[in-house]
Formats: sequence, C-alpha cells, structure tokens
Amino acid sequence: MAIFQHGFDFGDLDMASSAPSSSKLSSESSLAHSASSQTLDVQHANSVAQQDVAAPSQSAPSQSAKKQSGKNQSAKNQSATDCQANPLLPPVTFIEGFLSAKQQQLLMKDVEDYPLERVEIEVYGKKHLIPRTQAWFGDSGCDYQFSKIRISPLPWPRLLGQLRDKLRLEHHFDSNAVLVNYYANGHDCMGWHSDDEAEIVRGSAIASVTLGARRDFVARHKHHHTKVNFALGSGDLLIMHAGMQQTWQHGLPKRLKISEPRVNFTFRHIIPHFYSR
Ligand SMILES: O=C(O)CCC(=O)C(=O)O
Repeated sequence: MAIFQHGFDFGDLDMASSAPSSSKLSSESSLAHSASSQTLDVQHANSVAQQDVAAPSQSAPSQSAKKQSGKNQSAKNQSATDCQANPLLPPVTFIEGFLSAKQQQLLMKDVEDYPLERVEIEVYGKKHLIPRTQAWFGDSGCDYQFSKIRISPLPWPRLLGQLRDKLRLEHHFDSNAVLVNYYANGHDCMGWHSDDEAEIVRGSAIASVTLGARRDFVARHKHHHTKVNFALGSGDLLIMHAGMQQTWQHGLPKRLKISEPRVNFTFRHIIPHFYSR
C-alpha cells in the first residue's frame, strides 16, 4: 500500500477540501421524469428510500461501506449509502465525496485533452449520432463493442490510471478499462440500457465516478419497473455490484435546464482479447 501511495500525486493532494453533501437518493416508482417533480419529490422520496435502506439493521451505511470508506484518507468527508441488502433497491453503493475538490479540478482539466468522439450507432436499422461524446481507455486487448461498433482502448491517461489505483486501494475494485462519457449540457443524455455486453466479466462490478454538473442517474428494475434516482454530483462514486446489470437498467435523462458539462467514468472489468479468441 505504501508503494502505491508514494508518488501517487492524485492521492497526495489535500483530501480535506472534499466537502460532504446531503444524500441524493430517491425512490421514484411513481414519479415522472420532469426536473421539477424530481426536485419536489427528492426530499420525501429520499426519506422513504433511506428508511428502506436503513430498516431494520442498516440505519447507517452498512458495516462494509463504513469499512471501505474507513480506509480512505478522506473518509471524514465521505458518506456512503449501501443499498445491497434491500431487494427493492438496485445493488449499489453510493459514496458521496469520493474525490476532493482538487482531484475533481485536476481530472476535469485532464479530460480537456481526451480524444472525445460523438460516434454513430445503429438502432433498429437507423443511424444516429450519440447524444454525448465519449472515449474508451484501457489495457491492451480490452476491446468493447456496443450497438454494432467495436472500439479498441487507448492507453490509460496518467490521472485516470491513478483513479483506477485509488478505486483498487480504497474499495478493492479492480478494472482494466474505462468508458468516459462527456455530457456538454442537459441536452446530452444516455438512454435506458444495461452494461451486460458479452466481453464484460459476468457479475463483475462497475464503478461510476462523476465530475461536473449534478445529474439524475436513474435505475429501473427490469421486471417490476421500480425507478430509483441517484442525483450524482461532482466527485461522487457509485459502485454497481453483481446483479445490477442483469436485473436493472439505468440511464441519464435529459435535464434541459442544466447548462454545465458533466463527465462520467465507468470503470469496467473486460475479458481481454474477447473478440480475437
Ligand atoms: O453518465 C452516467 O452516469 C451513466 C453512464 C453509463 O450508463 C454507462 O457508461 O453505461
């Protein structure tokens, strides 16, 4: 661990500047997706969801979530909500304040140099440009295919590699590739989907780190269609555990009043050389 942290300039930065924020989890089984109803219902729904998460023996973040954040130098600035024990909620751990303000700033600057692309995909035989830009980084051989497009990974940018190390160190989360999605404003979005492509190690977790504008990340159960909203803010981490992709879909709806950019990194575990085997 000492070796990891030595020269780990990303982690060496002042972690104390990471400010805590209130929990932004809401259950919206009966909510429409308008920005105003989201805002109105967050408080009420939040307490419902928190009760669900909390009852009866999890009235605080679970022991495992506490243990995880306890390992972090900035643990005092983090708050973790572990939904894994509640079958009505998606199996996720939501960690607010995972990145300090300084780390967010450095990463945001780094993103400016990424070769972000607006790729064209085919849906039901029609070609569309995706409503966001993206880049794919990873270890060699970690190709990724979606909507009939296959992309090979670019080498890890230094800071993103450090972010991967931070996830490994603090959350025992291993990954070999990351998808970067850049949403220029609230018009950019991502539709309902599951990250269940064949090259993703089945049952592996996916870690999502957010920078920039706070946006609603909505999970929808594939069978009973319950929706749960996570208002992900800058520096937050959402770990989607085993079962999430098989049982729930997720998406990032448009929020037309938002004019600020948002960046999201989803760290994944890909089967290397899957397409050349
Ligand atoms: O931007 C987000 O938070 C969602 C990203 C996502 O769903 C994905 O990369 O599969």
